[in-house]
Amino acid sequence: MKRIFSGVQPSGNPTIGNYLGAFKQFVELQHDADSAIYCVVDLHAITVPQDPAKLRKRSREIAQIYLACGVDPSKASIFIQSHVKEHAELGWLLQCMTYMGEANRMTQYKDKSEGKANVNVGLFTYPVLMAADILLYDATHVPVGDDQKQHIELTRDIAERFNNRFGETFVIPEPQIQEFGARIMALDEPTKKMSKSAENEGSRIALLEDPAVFKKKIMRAVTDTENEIRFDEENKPGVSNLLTLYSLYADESVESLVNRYQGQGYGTLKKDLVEVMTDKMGAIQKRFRELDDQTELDRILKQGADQAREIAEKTVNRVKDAMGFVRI
Ligand code: AQP
Repeated sequence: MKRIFSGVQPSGNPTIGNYLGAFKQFVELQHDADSAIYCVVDLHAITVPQDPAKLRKRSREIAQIYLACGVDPSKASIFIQSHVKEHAELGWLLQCMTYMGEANRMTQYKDKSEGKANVNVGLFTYPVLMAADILLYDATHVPVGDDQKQHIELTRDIAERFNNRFGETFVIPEPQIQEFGARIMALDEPTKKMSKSAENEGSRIALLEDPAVFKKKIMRAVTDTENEIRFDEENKPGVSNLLTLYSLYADESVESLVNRYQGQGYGTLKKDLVEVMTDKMGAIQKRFRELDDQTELDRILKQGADQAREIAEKTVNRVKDAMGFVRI
């Protein structure tokens, strides 16, 4: 049985990186799998400070974006993580199965805590809660961007350790990472990944952003002084990032784009890229506006949480039985 699980944090406005690395895959995979479960991981979002009103608004918005991108609630369950309390419960049980050294090696923790005076414990244990999210549903495949690969490896290690110690309990999940487009880079610093919570707004393009706003960002995107259109991620990260975006949005190979733009300046490439993106993003934005019915959205979220809870309760009982907890 192929079961997909993935989630997105309501920690900012989702970017085109989140779309190309995650949402887009979610839609394709829901047709391909026996079941698919997509979560709005609000418990993860509070590992960094969140404004309560914004968190509430964004949690619903992420669900609405799932739908606008094409996730079909008759094929996939969509729900909010905090609505299924088993995530927190299994998270704790798995914390007691994870070594400090393992958690310490997580590069996302290092990046997000770097230079910060007060980092909360939740940011450190975040990958263990993510392991719980995945293992609760016996997920076989987890579609994510490249930045989450290390967390999936940790999930597999924890699950294998648990199975070895307590007997077969968890399904060992596989990361599902695209070969191309799994790491969209920041526009201002193309050696870093684009992030929805990065400080500089100019570094990212929000999925729901107005074309006039993202046009300026693309036109200002950092490139290099060569003025030669060539795909070379190491030496020309800015131009390579623009070519990646163009290729994914226009569904045209990088090779064909490089040939087509030979001898032309970066300005032309950028201008044409804006056009292609305006078209594709416009369709999602239109759909997002059409779906703005909060009662219907809440119905879908409740249905999704009920479906998720049914599986999650069984898993937690199985885990607690294996570990030796009393059941009455
Ligand atoms: N730049 C990216 N390129 C491709 N995929 C990406 N993803 C994130 N950034 C890129 C993928 O999007 C999914 C949702 O991510 P998340 O919300 O769980 O958190 P994240 O990975 O930490 O993404 P952000 O945008 O950087 O959020 P913040 O700023 O809150 O930390 C994941 O599958 C991720 O791989």
